[in-house]
Amino acid sequence: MATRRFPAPTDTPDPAALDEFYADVAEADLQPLWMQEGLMPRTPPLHDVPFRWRWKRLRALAVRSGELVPIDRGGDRRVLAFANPGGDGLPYATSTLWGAVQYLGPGEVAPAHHHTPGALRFVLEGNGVWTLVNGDPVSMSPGDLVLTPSWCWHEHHNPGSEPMLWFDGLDIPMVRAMDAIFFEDGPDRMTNRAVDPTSRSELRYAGAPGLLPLDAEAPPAHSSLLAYRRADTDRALTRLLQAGAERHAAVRFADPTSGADVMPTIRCSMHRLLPGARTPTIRRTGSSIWVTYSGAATALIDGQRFDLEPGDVFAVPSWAPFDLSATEPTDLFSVSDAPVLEAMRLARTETLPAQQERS
Ligand code: 1HN
Repeated sequence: MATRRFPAPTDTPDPAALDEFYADVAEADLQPLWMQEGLMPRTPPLHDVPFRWRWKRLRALAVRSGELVPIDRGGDRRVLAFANPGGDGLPYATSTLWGAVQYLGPGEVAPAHHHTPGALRFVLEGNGVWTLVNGDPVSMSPGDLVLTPSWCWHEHHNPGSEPMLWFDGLDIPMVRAMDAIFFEDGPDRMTNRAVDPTSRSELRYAGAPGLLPLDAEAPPAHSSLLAYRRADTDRALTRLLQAGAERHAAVRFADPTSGADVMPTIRCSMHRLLPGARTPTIRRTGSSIWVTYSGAATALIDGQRFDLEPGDVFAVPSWAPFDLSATEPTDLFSVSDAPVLEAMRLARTETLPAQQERS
């Protein structure tokens, strides 16, 4: 935090005593409020920067990591984290969210562990991988959202012949800010059991829309359903457009037993824009990471223009004016910290006049 000189040496009867006072205050591990600038900005300053990571480059580097870096205990995961250039060199996509691309090669297993930060995967490429979440084998295919919530054991298996690449979203910066990170290794067994294509969580909680098992457990701290399939997301978006949504449809991934967000810290949503769509320019408190799944679109963030191709990822900082437009049918996946801002009564949204691209 910036400090200033106050009062000016000319405005104080005894400048030497003032200097001595400040030295003593610092020595006592104290800081005067009146010396701090920027503690209470009128509106949230842009801290992270609007930023885009291009899939072509991401993919090439992830493939190289697969050739050069084994997954062993210690690293556990072959993950390239999105480091926002505004974020003081930290491996965080935004001030509250971790985003990354993960690569799991054919025949590889990423060993079991659990941690208090909650995690999710949005699959971009490959087939045949499955993740064991608290003993429930969950298969993974492109466009699927798979959850590994806080403190759930998880390990990833790729018994197939092609690599898989996926987007990882985690709440690490938030859990870190509260000094609540715990981590434990799981057992080192390399199970390679055959996987049922349908996890137990889906058998119980995705049988049919609106129908829950009569003995559904009380809602846990995260969604009872651990996998949201591309075909279901696609159908939900198609139907919203049929129901009259105009060129932009969006769904929120919810716990079927409660309607709550998938995790206490993270909201996931999927957006579909049809050609010619432009969303209103809005800004909101809290940040988000977006993954382009298909199509071609443009994000305008605080006047900066980012053209998007499939696989491109971008970060939207808190309170940055943001809108999307599309020239082709486009699907975008998004993670945000909205549940936390809402729980803390800090959520604010403002609709602005359509922003212009800054040259
Ligand atoms: C982790 O456990 C996974 O399980 C992915 O796939 C990304 C980033 C930081 C810390 C743990 C995973 C992670 C991670």
